[in-house]
Amino acid sequence: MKKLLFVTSNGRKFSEAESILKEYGVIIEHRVARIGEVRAEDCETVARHAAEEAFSRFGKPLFVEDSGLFITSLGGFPGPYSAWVKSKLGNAGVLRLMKGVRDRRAVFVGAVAFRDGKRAKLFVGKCPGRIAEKETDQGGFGFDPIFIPEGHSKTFAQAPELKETLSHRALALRKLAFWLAKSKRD
Ligand code: ITT
Repeated sequence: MKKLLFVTSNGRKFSEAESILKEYGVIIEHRVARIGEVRAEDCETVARHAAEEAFSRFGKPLFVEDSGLFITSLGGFPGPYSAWVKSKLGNAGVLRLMKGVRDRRAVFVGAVAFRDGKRAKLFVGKCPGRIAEKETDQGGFGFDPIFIPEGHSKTFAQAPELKETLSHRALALRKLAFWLAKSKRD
């Protein structure tokens, strides 16, 4: 397969994906586009629809990715509303909602939807962790400064090397890479 397009408006997502997929010999190209997100409770549905829309726009093999942070004590919020919450409340707002809350468990979910002329495939990655008490200063993007992956003490923002191995996106993209390799062999 020639270069695979990753359609996303988020340059940080693209850089992460580029570096992860390169290890598997999958070369990707960025198409900056804001694809309208359907209203849904889960990232999987949003990603599937976005892949269809992106394919009808670009007509080449591609993938999109939809992610969300699901906080247990908030009933899974912000979940599918993650982008909106990040832009309106920011990490400070999420920490305010979590003030005094002892159960700080959260899961990052990433759904990668692949689409070409014949096939539509979905790969999901989940990364359990917890919401930090305070936002860390530098590094990462989005909720990285307030998310600590399970079994660790640093946020994703402080530990990019952890993020590259453990994140929802890394897990979903590795599934995509394995599947691409397998379908090439078949
Ligand atoms: P797309 O164009 O690919 O949709 P986006 O930034 O709008 O880019 P999402 O809707 O998937 O992406 O992201 C939902 C929110 O979750 C958004 O605010 C992101 O900043 C945040 N987010 C996504 N992945 C993240 C990650 O790996 N670490 C921290 N925050 C993340």
